[in-house]
Amino acid sequence: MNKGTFFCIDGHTCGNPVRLVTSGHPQLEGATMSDKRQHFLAEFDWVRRALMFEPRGHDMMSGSFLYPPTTEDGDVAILFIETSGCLPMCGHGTIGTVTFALQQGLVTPKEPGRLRLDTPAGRVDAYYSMRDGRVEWVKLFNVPAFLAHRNEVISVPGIGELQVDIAYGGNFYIIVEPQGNFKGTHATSAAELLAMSPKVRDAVNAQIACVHPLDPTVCGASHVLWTGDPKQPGSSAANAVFYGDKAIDRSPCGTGTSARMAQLFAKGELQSGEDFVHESYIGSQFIGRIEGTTEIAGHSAILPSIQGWARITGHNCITVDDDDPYAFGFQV
Ligand code: PYC
Repeated sequence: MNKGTFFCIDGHTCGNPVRLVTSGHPQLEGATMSDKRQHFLAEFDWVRRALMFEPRGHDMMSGSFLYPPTTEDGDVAILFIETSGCLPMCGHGTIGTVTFALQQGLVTPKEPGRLRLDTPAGRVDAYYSMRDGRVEWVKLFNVPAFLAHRNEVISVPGIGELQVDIAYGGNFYIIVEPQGNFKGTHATSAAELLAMSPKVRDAVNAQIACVHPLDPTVCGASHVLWTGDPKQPGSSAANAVFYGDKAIDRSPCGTGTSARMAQLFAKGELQSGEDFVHESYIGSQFIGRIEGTTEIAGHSAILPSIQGWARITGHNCITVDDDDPYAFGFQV
């Protein structure tokens, strides 16, 4: 029996996949995108697993659905799906979703050049440049980002002691800088990063509580951001961001870049108004910037922006039929 047919626009943002699902949306209840995210997770997670996991997706797969806005002045709302779950916010996902939706005429901005987005993490404003029907770049003004825990020393089985910071940029990031038990991203193979990351994440979540002060459904350190020296001209820093069970972000990671800027700002290493060009594991770049500062429930926070680009690679009509033993995906 056919469980669903999903038309998708497939593409990537600076190398990391974005699958924008344009039909087959589940009807979601709730006044906010955070409420709708909870409804999706409770009742429709099979859609995410079918579209993100093998054989229809892969370890890095990431995507989104568009919904009507949940605020009066919003243009459109986004629900993010990924191999790891439903992220409260996703930067590369937003840049791809905005690019594909504008190029395919799926959204009409109230104000040309700007889309007001309702996301589970809150309001994100996306500015863009469009020429000859193509979006050249998207600059998103992300939710406030802050350093939640600084200089925490954790003991990780098989690795030893690591000093980490934990910062929020739309998701909670464990930030690991080079030190005795970690030599930096370019001196560590992808296989080693993939083996070390889940251990670090488990150790942090066993010892340190990460809960967003304004939305307790946003909780847990989900991503590990390993840092290192950049290789590309113009880059301020490089990273390798681990997510899900086996993914290293091919883009510089928008929410990770926001978290990293919040960490550097809190430590006096990046100033408001300064550009921060962040380089991904494959060498692609986002331009980050601290646009201002604010306060979130007693935490001093930054207002980050992230600029990047995306391309469409094709159109895909995905069917999920329960006579297929792998209809709802698998992970190895
Ligand atoms: O760009 O925010 C991001 C992101 C999160 C997970 C993968 N990419």
